[in-house]
Amino acid sequence: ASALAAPLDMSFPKGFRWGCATASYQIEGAANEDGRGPTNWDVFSHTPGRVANGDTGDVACDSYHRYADDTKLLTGLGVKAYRMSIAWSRIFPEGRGKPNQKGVDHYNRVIDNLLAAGIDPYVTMFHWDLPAALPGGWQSRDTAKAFADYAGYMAGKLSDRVGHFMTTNEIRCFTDIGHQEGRHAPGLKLGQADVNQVRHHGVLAHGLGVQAIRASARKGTQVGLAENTVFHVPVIETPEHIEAAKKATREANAMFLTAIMEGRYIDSYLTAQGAAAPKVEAGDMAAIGSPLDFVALNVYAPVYVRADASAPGYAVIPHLASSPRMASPWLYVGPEVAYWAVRTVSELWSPKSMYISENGCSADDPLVNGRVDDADRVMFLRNYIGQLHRAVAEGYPLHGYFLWSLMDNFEWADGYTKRFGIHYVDFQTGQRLPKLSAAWYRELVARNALV
Ligand code: GBH
Repeated sequence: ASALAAPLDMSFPKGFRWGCATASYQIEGAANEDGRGPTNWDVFSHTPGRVANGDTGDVACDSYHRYADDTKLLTGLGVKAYRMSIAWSRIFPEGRGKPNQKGVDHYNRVIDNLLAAGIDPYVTMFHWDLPAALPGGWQSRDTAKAFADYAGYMAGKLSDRVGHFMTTNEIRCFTDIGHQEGRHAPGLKLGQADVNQVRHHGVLAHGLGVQAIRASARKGTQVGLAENTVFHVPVIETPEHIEAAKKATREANAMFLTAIMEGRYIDSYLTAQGAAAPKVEAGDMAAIGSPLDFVALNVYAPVYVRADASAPGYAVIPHLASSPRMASPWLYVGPEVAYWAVRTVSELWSPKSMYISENGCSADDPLVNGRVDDADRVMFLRNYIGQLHRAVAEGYPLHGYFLWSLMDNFEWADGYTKRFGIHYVDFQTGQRLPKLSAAWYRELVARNALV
């Protein structure tokens, strides 16, 4: 063999955590069982015209009953980690007040089942299903406090067995998409000042949640959050474009991850918002900036940026009709975003540890002769994970990866029309079937190397 035949080492560090992710409302179903209180997404999905086909999460993947099957899917992949979320309204049906023991019992069963299979649960406290009984929802500051009380209570119940908690999932989505764009629950289109206040309550909930979890969890419990920061990718990888993209990422996320990592709202945000800037009470920013044990990133579509001579020093390049996309119109393919997400967060804020809390894609997934050969999803994952390998090889502290998603599920406003799973779900029968991408992921996990 010639020297040129030496293959690139595509292995990941020993102990790198491979996993899959899901979220309560998207998989559980059992919407009216065991004392679960209604959520904003129950209300929204039952409002005609809000979700594709009038789909709801009433049944979803029926994981409330089939959680042991889900564990088997995970063991079939050989993964040792599972990112799941807790439905707040199963624990506090009205968002606060008296806890519902049946809800706690359910998650005890789920977690014990995972642990018995050698799988570590990574638990998200809030993945968008807000108890409907909370007055004013995220428009009310009290909701941030109610969240912290709930998160602290749950951490106290679970931290003997759960080592990693994430407070919130994608603050931008449950604030902006729900309250400004109106495409997610509660479906509002508020003015800018009100939206900024909702965002503030979102980051405040995270910060108070961190404090509450630390106060009640076992010592050594790792606390972080899962953010889908808008990641800007330097379209040309030279220092001036790299600097431009970094500045763009910091500024575009000023009201979310930047505020959380820096414990303040940066000047460019406050200046741009002027009189619409959020009302901040004493102590809020310190809570929001509570130190984290890890930062987890949900990585999907890139935003390309170039350096530009005019202020602010960068220009965002709009997506083109010819840019490649997956089955969701928003899901532009740009694998480098995975590398730049990790590198940019690391350079800006030096977190001790990072995870990819979600990455994956929708695909057509034709079911033919009992098989789903989703070669396009394999292509997507191989390229994104390849860029994560690059980040790890350069020494950035990335410690794990959660593929979105373990199985097809309720894709929010798209209902069941978009499939993100590496297991196919028949929503009539509830049956799960591994896709080709599951077989591919199993090989990757077994080798701890890109295949
Ligand atoms: C994540 O959001 C969520 O955490 C997860 O629950 C979800 O299932 C997964 O991604 C896949 O979407 O159709 O133009 O209105 C990723 C961020 C925010 C991207 C909402 C899609 C809707 C765009 N998502 N957005 S549009």
